[in-house]
Amino acid sequence: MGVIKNIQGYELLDSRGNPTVYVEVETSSGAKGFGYAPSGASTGKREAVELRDGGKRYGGMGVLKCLEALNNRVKPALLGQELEPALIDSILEQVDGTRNFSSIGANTSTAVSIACHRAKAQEEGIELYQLFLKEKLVLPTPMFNIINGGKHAGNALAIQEFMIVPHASSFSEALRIGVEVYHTLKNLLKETKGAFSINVGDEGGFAPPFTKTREALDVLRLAVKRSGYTESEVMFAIDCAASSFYRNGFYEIDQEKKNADELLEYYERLASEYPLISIEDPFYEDDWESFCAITKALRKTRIVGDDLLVSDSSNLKKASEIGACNGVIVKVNQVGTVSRALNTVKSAKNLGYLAIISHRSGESVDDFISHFASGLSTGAIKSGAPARGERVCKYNRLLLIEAREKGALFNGINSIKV
Ligand code: 2PG
Ligand code: MG
Repeated sequence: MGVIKNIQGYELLDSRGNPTVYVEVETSSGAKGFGYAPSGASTGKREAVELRDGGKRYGGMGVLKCLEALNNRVKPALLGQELEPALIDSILEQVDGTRNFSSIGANTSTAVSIACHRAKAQEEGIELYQLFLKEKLVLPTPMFNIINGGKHAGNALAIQEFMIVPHASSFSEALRIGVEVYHTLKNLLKETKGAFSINVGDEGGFAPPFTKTREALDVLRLAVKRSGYTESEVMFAIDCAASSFYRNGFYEIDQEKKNADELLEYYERLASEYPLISIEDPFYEDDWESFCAITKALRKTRIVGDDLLVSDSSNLKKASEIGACNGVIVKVNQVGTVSRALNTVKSAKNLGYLAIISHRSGESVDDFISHFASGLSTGAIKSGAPARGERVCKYNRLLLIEAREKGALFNGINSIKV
């Protein structure tokens, strides 16, 4: 087995044109791996810390401090170490010395951790997803974010993501349906709202000048129908990212102010009017009580915690003890290492929570999440619209895994149904 011979970091750009950390690692046996750190816009306040330079350069978004930490602290600790990903992740924790990677930056640790997992797979002569594979492979059900709002778009939609979840017997079929509905929606928006409405947001979904949640859900409904599908073949999911429209005790949505009880009633109405299979972050990130209330009230809709749980297994444990949510978003950079994210997926499985592996709104061509979601058979993945290179590379990787793994299972909407 090889030991780590070299680690090199670079400041590259992400999909929003902000600097990001990119890391390459090489072992004495010649294995190589790379990893990019993604970056969120609607970040949870309990997430691991993303280190930025501040100052004038790149509007403060530079990552030279990360590279400095990589060269002066991480590299000396890792050179000569065995390429054992769990060991490397624990060394990253030790070198950092804080609970949330605020010293070397979770963007540094994430890129190193992903790069080492890739190199490990190469050293073993296997595909990256096979590194995580313990049981029969189930390809993840894709959740396509085709209308963008909130912090990801320049419109007045409070809700951040309007997703479609196709039912199909294979991943490639689900992808095809997603693409068809995406293009139908584009035509529909252009016809009814004009050419400006087909501009896209950060995750490749359209960002029409809507102000009300129902406008978005209604046009999705029309797009599904016009594409020739029924509402049990293509269901909807939303990520409210409600922390971003919560101000002074009220939620500012649809040009109204609602308190938590009124918002819960509103979600109940939406769930009865539309085929809403999943709701992510319906309340702001400290309102555990309302998360419990909605999980109890909406028995047929999956309630997913993202900013609430920040991919952290101890938050997940708390959620299960009090009855908050039945799904969790898992993003490696919210916790800073692949091992921690892996631990969260395992806890989710043990506690009966659906783990949805997710991209960030600031992305790169790194397709790590596709390997992670399929190798671990988590059941679901969010990678934005089926458009724009940094989103599509994840879906394309899943197509290639499907082609390679002939007997792979796919459960479509059943993976997400409560
Ligand atoms: C989310 C993510 C990804 P961001 O809230 O789920 O869709 O957005 O990366 O901006 O936190
Ligand atoms: Mg979210």
